[in-house]
Amino acid sequence: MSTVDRELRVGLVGYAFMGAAHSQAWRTVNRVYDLPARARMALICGRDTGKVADAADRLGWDAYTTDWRDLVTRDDIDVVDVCTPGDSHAEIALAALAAGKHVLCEKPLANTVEEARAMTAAAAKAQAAGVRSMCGFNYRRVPAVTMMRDLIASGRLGVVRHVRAVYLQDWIVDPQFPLVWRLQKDRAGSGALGDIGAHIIDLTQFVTGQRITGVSAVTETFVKERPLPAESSGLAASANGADGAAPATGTVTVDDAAVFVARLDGGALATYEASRFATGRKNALRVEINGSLGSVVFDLERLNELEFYDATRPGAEQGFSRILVTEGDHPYMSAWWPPGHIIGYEHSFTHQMRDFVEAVATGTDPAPSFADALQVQLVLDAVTRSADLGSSWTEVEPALV
Ligand code: SOE
Repeated sequence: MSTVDRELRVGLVGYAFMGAAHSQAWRTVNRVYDLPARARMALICGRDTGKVADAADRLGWDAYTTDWRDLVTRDDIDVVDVCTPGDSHAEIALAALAAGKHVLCEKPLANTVEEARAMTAAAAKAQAAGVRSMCGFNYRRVPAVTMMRDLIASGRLGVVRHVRAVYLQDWIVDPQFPLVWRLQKDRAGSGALGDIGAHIIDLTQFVTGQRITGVSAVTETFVKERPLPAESSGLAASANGADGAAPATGTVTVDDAAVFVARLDGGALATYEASRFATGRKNALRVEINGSLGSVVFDLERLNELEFYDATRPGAEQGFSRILVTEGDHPYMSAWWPPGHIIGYEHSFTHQMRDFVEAVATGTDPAPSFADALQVQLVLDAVTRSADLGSSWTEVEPALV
């Protein structure tokens, strides 16, 4: 059998926003990249028969099931892709690893450090038997972000002194927006912190190659009571009580915003802000890194660009320059369009599947590993503890010692 005939039969659990984003990537990855294995969209799983049947048809899956335990143990599934709310990541991923399936799990890896540790230990055990696992921090795969990492790793910024990261959204500013699962601690683990703060924690540790060693944090829940949802899907929802009756409400049990300062193990100082109350900011992730030899800036709203300041250039030529990251020799770009033809949000997921398929097919370990994601989970936990203790300085232990 030629290697390209090798098929990886994927089973996806979840079909909402992330399920759709991952489906798009599974559909596309082998049509764009030349890979040693072909992903087959074998099976999708969701609780509601009608909705999962519709999702299978709409998103391009061969079959559907309402039983994730069946999906993770079936002999005709090689890869399990977990796109459910955080409260089921650990259970599904652990069962899949135990059944010898390669696992891709959405971020944050889990709802607690304890779960993330169990998943990391199971992934390490399974790895010895050739089973691969990865966490879906998709923004690492935006070409400009990968290039940012490459610039820093090659020494172009010199010694990294500052990390400045924000991830801002505004989809729950309206106090009447319902209490969806992302606003419930038992389902999501935390609020803006884990949902979007996790991305900038991972992204900054990735691009700098440095680990966050301690934090001091504040968090806030601005709207503490919200109507219970009647219907919800992805980030859209409607409140109950639309028939004129006063809506039944429930308590928001997660943070709406988290702000913290941090130290990194290479000596850098960092600031982080994650909020769902930044009115007008829809999905605004921005990271600026300042080093002794230059600075680099990434802004997700202009994701095809990187701003670079090279302090080694002659004084008269200094200033931030805008690099359009669309050349064939930029990360991931050779398979897409001619130079200057930009890409979007969904491409980060296609790139994620590219790296995952390649790793599984070639028997190498993809990144971010579950251990990398545990490192993020340890930061989330430290931020929560620090905020609970009135911003007291809280150390973050290394995931692997
Ligand atoms: C919602 O805040 C969300 O969909 C996150 O869950 C994703 O991880 C992020 O990419 C976009 O926003």
